[in-house]
Order: sequence, then C-alpha cells, then structure tokens
Amino acid sequence: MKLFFSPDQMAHNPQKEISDGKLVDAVETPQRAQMVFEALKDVAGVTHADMQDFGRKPIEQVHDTGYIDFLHAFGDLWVEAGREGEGFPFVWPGRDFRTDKVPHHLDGKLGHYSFDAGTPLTGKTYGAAYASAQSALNGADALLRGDGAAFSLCRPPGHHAGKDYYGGYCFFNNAAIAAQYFRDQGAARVSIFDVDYHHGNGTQSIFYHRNDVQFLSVHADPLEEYPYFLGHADERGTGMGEGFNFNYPLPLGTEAPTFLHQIQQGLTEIDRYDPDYLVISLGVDFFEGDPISQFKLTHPDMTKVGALLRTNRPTLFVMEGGYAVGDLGRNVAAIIAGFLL
Ligand code: SP5
Ligand code: ZN
Repeated sequence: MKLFFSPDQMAHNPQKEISDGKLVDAVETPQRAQMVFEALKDVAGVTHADMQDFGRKPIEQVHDTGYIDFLHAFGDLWVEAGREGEGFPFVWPGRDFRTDKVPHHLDGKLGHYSFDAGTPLTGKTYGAAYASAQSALNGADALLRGDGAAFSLCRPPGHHAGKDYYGGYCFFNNAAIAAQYFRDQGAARVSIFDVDYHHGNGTQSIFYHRNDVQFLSVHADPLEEYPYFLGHADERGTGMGEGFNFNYPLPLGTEAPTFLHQIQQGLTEIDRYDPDYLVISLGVDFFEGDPISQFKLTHPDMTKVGALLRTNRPTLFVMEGGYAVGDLGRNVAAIIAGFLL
C-alpha cells in the first residue's frame, strides 16, 4: 500500500484556536502528520511513494475559484490590513442575510468564506492545504493505475470544508477532490465513507444533490456535538441525490460494538450502490483518549475497525481528524494493519 505525504503539508502550523470562549493551544498541528507518518512507515506492506503535482484544476472541480483565490491571497491581505498573528472570522451572514455579494473588507471575506471561529488561517495555510489535496490526488491516481489500496496522509484535514467555505480545521475537501477525480477519470460511481467522530458536513454538502457519489457518515449526534447544524439521520440527499446520503449519528460515549455495527450498516449500503472506488474519510478522533471527542474506542478496537473496512473494492484512505497526538500514530497504524491483514 502506497503512502502519500508531502513535507509541504507541515507549513500550516497554527498556534491557537478559539474553543470554550478562549484562545487555547491549537490541536490540529503538523506533529499529527509526523506521528502518523512515522508509525505507518513501519507497518508491513506500507511504502512511502513519490508525489506528482496534479495542479489546481482538480481542486477547482470541487471548490469555488473565488474561495481558492481568497485562501491563496489571505496572507498578503492580512498583512496589508495591518494585522498580525492568525486570522479568525467574527461575523457571518445570519439566516436572511445576503451571500450573493462577496464583501471587499477582509473581515467580511473571512465570514463569507468560513463557518466557524475555531479554525486559524495564516499565510502558510494555502500551501499546506494545496499539498494535502495533492496527497489525496496521488492516492486516487494510484488506485486508477490499479493499486488495490492507498493511504493519503492528508493534513490539514478536509471533510468540514464545503465548496466555498472552510472550518473545522479544514480548507480543501481532500476526500471530495479525490472522489471527483475518480469521476473525471471515468469512474461511474464513488462512495465516500466518513468514519471521523465529527459529521463530514462539507463532503455531504458537496455531493448532496448528486447520485454519482454516495456519501455515508458515522459520527457523534450533531444535537450534542460539532458541527451541530448538519449530520442528522433524516438528511438523505436532494433531487437526483435523494437516497444517496446516509448519516448514522451516535450518542456521546459510544463504544466499539455500536460504532462497528454502524460501520457494518454503511458497508451494506455501499455494497448495494456498488461503487468503482471507495474513499474512507479516516478520522481517528473516535479514540477514547481524544482530547476534544467523546466516543470510547480503545486501541485494541482499532484493528477491528481496519479489518471491517477491508472489502473487495479499491480503497483510498484519506486522513481527517484525530488529536490524541501521543496515540495517533499507533492508532492509525493498527487500523491499517487490520485492513491489510
Ligand atoms: C477534522 C476534524 O476532526 N475537525 C474537528 C473540528 C472540531 N472543532 C471544534 C472543537 C471544539 C472542541 N470543544 C471541546 C473542548 C473540550 N474542552
Ligand atoms: Zn473529527
């Protein structure tokens, strides 16, 4: 199994995030990727592979060009505005505000292109997010060339990012970019199974009206947990996409048996859909030791998760969340070892 990761992904190095009404230490750090990379290299059957640059085009197939340009320009805009440190939005369009005009002012742009204040944005973010998306594209390319599985060590993560907004530590939706790339290269159907602790709101939104990409997500109940405003079981897709979106919200405190059972349910739907490619949005924040999450899977449970995700379909793992930095490497390694068994 090829492992894709670029050191350029480390450039986004946020110091603080807003949480619980305070500026606290950022949890989505470059060290996360370092830990996963070191641990995966030692898993039998995993090899670090060279990366190609697929350019900006495949990112534009998912994201709005104005949004991409904004992320690209942000560092300069921030400095020109006389600001220092990390950027955070503080104002958003409320329910009946207009979103058809993009404000000229930086604070208006920040609110227009985001949905939370928990995601620090800096002049280094674009380059790292671009490289993270390239890792996803290289993984997709490996599968298109016949590999049975690949691991895209995406970081910053992607599943909260929508077509034209960032949030939840996510800027470019790596899993969506990979899925769209499969489609653009001729695949008829792609499934994205999101097992991160948080609902993959961005991925859901990107494909909500489509039947060529099936989206499934197992996550903490949004009534109790971030991102709060999407991820309920009755969200089934719309228009042509109706019946192609599946949410499995679970209570806080969920343990392995319930979690694994829901994954099994999702896999049944995937079998029914019969995709050419399966993308796993792999967050490992369902671990009991995760500092911001409240599921209770143990380290030994990780092997079971990996084993369960072993199907006869070409499978691309795209890294999402997971913040117990000390255990993150061995948890991801156990999942992949279980998958490769
Ligand atoms: C990719 C991903 O997993 N993103 C998660 C974003 C979650 N951001 C909100 C975090 C809120 C943490 N609140 C819990 C604080 C515990 N004191
Ligand atoms: Zn998460």
